[in-house]
Amino acid sequence: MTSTQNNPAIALTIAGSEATGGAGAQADLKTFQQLGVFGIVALSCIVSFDPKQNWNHRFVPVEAQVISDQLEAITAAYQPDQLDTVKIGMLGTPLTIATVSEALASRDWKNVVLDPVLICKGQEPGAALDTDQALKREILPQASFVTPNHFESLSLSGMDEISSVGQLKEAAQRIYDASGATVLAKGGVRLVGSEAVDVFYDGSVLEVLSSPKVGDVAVSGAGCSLAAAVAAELAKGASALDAARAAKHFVTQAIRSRLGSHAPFDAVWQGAS
Ligand code: PXL
Repeated sequence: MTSTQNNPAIALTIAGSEATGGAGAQADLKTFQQLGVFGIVALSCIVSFDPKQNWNHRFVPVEAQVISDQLEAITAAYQPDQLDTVKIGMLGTPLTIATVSEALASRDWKNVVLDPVLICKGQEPGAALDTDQALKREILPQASFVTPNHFESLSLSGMDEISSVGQLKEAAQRIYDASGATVLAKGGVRLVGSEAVDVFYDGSVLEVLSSPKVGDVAVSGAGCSLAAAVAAELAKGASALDAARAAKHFVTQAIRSRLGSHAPFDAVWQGAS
């Protein structure tokens, strides 16, 4: 390993490409870069929204062998003393999940940050039940940190309703109890009120992270960037709580600086902070 004075922390994201650049691997890499972390991608799938069909998802998985090949190259180049932090974004199929699960289990990671993407914006809930179940069964138990959004918190906690901060706290505790992973449960624009509230729980500390909402519409890439920022901060050696606080601050800035386009959603811009 060549060491230089300018030796950055390194983080890997296993994520999909979102062609318009707001979400997925593109958001992760921009976040890593902005936070001073050398970013690496293993691409799991390619999403190209369809402007002719109401911007619905077109989704193509990367072949399982090609996912394995990427991870083989990455983990051979960067041993655990250099690369100990991985962020997992959209995987998309049970076969991809099995492939990633096996690769994860084949070496020690200090930080496995899971953004448990169950469905993408625009997909029907329940459309991919086998994928959701595989993610819960094969990836969640390997996660050290998980960042569910409102829908994912309902699914992972088994609760029927999360409409208050108290219920979001209960969800975070239930997800921790079920997974053993530190939880940052995101209320986002889904809870009523003027604050965007997230709940952190690591088995002992329960903390509400709050910042004024920036509009009432979800911005593309916010969830990806939050989990990537958590991973970047952990890779640099931050504690889980400090990583969560820094990530919340970073994403709030990125939402404030969001970029509009001819797509019907804005994209976060990480470059302004
Ligand atoms: O925001 C979730 C997400 C993650 N990864 C990819 C996506 C999306 C949503 O569009 O396309 C590749």
